[in-house]
Amino acid sequence: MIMNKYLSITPEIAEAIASGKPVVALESTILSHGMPYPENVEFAHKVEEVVRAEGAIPATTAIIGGKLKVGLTAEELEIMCKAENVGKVSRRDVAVYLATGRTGATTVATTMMIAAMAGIHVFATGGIGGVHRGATETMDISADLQELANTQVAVVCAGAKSLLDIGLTLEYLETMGVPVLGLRTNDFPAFYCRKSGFGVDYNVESEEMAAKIMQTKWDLGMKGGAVIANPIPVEYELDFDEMEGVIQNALAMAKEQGIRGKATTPFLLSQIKELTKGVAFASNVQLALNNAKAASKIAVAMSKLNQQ
Ligand code: PSU
Ligand code: MN
Repeated sequence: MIMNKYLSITPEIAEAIASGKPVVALESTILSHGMPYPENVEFAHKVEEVVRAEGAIPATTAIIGGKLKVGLTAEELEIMCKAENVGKVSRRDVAVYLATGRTGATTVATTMMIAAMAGIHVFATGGIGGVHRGATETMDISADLQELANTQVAVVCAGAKSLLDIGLTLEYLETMGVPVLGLRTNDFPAFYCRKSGFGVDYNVESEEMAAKIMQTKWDLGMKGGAVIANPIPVEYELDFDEMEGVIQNALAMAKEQGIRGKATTPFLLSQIKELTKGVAFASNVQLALNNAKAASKIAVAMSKLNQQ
């Protein structure tokens, strides 16, 4: 744990961390820039309920009023969901947002950063950022991948959206020494789809084993986390070819409008949202809840390992 004066942890979460109880970090970019208002408010509460139902404590992170918030009140969740003047904060933006008092939604990279500072090592999200299609020209590679290489947090996700170049994303993770573990699957999932055409490094049969692998990595003093890839439940899976069409459309629009840099991911997400008229949103909610459940089980198992 790296305590600093910018961390503002709710008493419940602080107590849980201090006594080794399971805590699961949750990000806010998925709320502010990944889902429509007010549906995201319902999701924000629901995902916290799922974590609690598994016996863990939810810790949604954000940057508000010059503080790195770990655990948000209902009012703060509302602010993040309304997303008026709420920026998207990756690692490079953190100090600026803190110093100037801006409100920022945390990406996978910053949620990992803040979680590790607070002493939380399990995090549930929807999909990670990665190497964008065309990155050999644009060099657009999410800071999420560097964070996975450096920060000790296990990130439970439904893989990555295929708006990214999933093959290059996996190559990058290999180079950076980040294990990609499939939770009861051999396939690296593509968010809405259970298969991406690429495999995972290891198929892990249980949340307990995932916890043991993470604990072992950290017992060795190795920096960095892992991608724990948890496929969307079958009943909510969308058709791969249909999604590919939607993604191609969104990519073409981004190109047409000259969208670049940090605007790229939110732009593509909002286009996908438009093009799929809510069907994809329902799947997005379900896969994120499913990840919260798995992450909570991992946090519970990790907490038990540490008490032995
Ligand atoms: N992918 C999604 N949904 C999301 C994101 C990615 O399917 O909400 C968000 C996450 O917060 C992720 C961030 O960390 O976008 C990556 O942005 P960038 O590519 O600019 O690093
Ligand atoms: Mn980028």
